[in-house]
Amino acid sequence: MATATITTESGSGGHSPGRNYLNESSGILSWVFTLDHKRIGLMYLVGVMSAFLLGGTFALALRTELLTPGPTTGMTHDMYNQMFTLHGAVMTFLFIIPGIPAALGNFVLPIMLGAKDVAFPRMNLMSFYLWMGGALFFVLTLFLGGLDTGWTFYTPYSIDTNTSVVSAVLGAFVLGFSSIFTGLNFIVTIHTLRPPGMTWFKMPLFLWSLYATAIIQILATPVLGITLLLLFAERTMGIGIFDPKLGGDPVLFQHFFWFYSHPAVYIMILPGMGIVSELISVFSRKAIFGYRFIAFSSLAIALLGFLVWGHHMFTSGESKMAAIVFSGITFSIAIPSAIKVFNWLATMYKGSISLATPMCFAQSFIVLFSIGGLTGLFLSTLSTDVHLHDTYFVVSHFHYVMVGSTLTAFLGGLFYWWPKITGKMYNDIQGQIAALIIFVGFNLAFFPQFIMGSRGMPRRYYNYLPEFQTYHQLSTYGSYVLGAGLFLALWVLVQSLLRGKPAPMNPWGGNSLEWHTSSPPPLANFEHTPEATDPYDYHANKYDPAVGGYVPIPKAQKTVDPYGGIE
Ligand code: HEM
Ligand SMILES: [Cu+2]
Repeated sequence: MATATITTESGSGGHSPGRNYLNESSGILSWVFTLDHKRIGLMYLVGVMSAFLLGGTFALALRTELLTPGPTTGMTHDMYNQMFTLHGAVMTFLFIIPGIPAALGNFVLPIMLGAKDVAFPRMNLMSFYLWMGGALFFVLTLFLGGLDTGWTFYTPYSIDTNTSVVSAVLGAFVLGFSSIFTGLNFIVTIHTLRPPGMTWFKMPLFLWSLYATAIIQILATPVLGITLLLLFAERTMGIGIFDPKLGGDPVLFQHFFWFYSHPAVYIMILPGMGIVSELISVFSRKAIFGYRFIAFSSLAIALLGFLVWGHHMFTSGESKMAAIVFSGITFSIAIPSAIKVFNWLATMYKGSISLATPMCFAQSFIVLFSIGGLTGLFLSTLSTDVHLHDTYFVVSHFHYVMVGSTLTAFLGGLFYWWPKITGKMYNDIQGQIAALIIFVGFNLAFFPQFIMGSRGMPRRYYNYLPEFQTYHQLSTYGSYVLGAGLFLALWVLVQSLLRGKPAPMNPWGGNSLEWHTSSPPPLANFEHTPEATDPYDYHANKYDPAVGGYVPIPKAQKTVDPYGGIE
């Protein structure tokens, strides 16, 4: 009797005295060789957050240098070029692409399916070590003379520069395998390990979004791998594919690169959208509005994402016809994106909204994603893009999408599943304050960049005209506020580890399967194989003040009750 067990466990406050995945075994080797998706997810979490810290340090150094025109901090222009390249490369390849799927997805996906683990646990561990290997190559790049090509490695410059292109390219290549393996694992897991009764349309939307993401990971990443191999061969052997001196075509590199990298921006944003779909529903206590539209729009975005890469090359000399077609298809991606936003708003409408910390991040997401998405329309329009191309307008646009949206969704998911992952509750008020500071700091940092970009401030410049100084200063101070907010968020989480209250099984009243097991979960995720439930049924649980969380309403109370309500 699964329900009876669950009731007993939550009766003891959820912190079941028994064993869980964290204390099941101890010692460093039990982590190094673990095949448990939860531990692997946790190791990824530490990894991607360290990468974020490194990339963030570069970001603050860049912004500080831009406080005044000309030299401000003693950084030379060469150092500036290396700094923004490594900032971009570390943030993109080491944080934002693996962030949600590999860290949070790894932890949550099998539990949401009621499964014991992913389909291929060894491959999962392997992809973690590939991530580590790729990260090491990036760190190596730092010591081997840095990198100054921009994170895009554009040819012909990347063939000629004497910075360490080779180690960075190898790093990105290895990271690609990590990404492919994770995607493959998730697809097979979703196909084969759904519990009886969980049809595709009973799956939580986070899983739909991970599924769509995995398709992109598998289909697009090999293109990047081959492109990077060709670049490697070009640099070391001069085979003449991209190098115009040898009869090669540097624009071909751009085509290859964006054929991966445009879909890759959806690897970054789709899992975030999945998290937001869960958060909006749970914290409005209303079933998600338009479930199928949200699920299918993830697939639509994944497929359309492959058809629009040419919008990065409007000014690179592609044919007028190609540019017009790419512009048109690019607009069409706005449709599935807008569908999601409208469905989230409809879910909140007349809902019983609680602004707990994860929900604050979800609200930030909706605002920042809308700004990032709508400004994308200016860039998809051929005529306006010619003016805005390579200005700060673009820098601001992609930070709104990559940081404003994906990072806030990542934080929302982290605060949402934190009690499940660690078994500890955090201080919700402090979490809400952190979310607010992050929102304010982010807008202060990046909104002025839209204005200066539209007035002609080019990106990737170490120096600027005095008329841009006010905008740059606002942006720099904003980045300090943002940094402070992020540190507060980190502090809230660390505090919870040190002195947080034990987390109940179900602190938020969610009904997807991860809320049907203790916090933290046992090694095999569940004491008994769970039955599939409707993930968005908010009548299945009720708040129990004694437990400090939600407990299932016993089936007996809903139907005939032979024992007169006495359990
Ligand atoms: C504290 C927050 C951040 C600040 C203040 C910041 C600031 C900057 C600055 C000043 C640049 C250089 C722009 C230029 O010279 O043209 C830049 C570039 C970039 N940033 Fe950030 N950034 C932040 C967070 C992030 C995050 C989280 C990501 C994750 C994806 C990211 C991704 C990028 C990328 C991809 C570039 C482009 C580099 C290039 O153009 O080659 N940034 N950022
Ligand atoms: Cu694109």
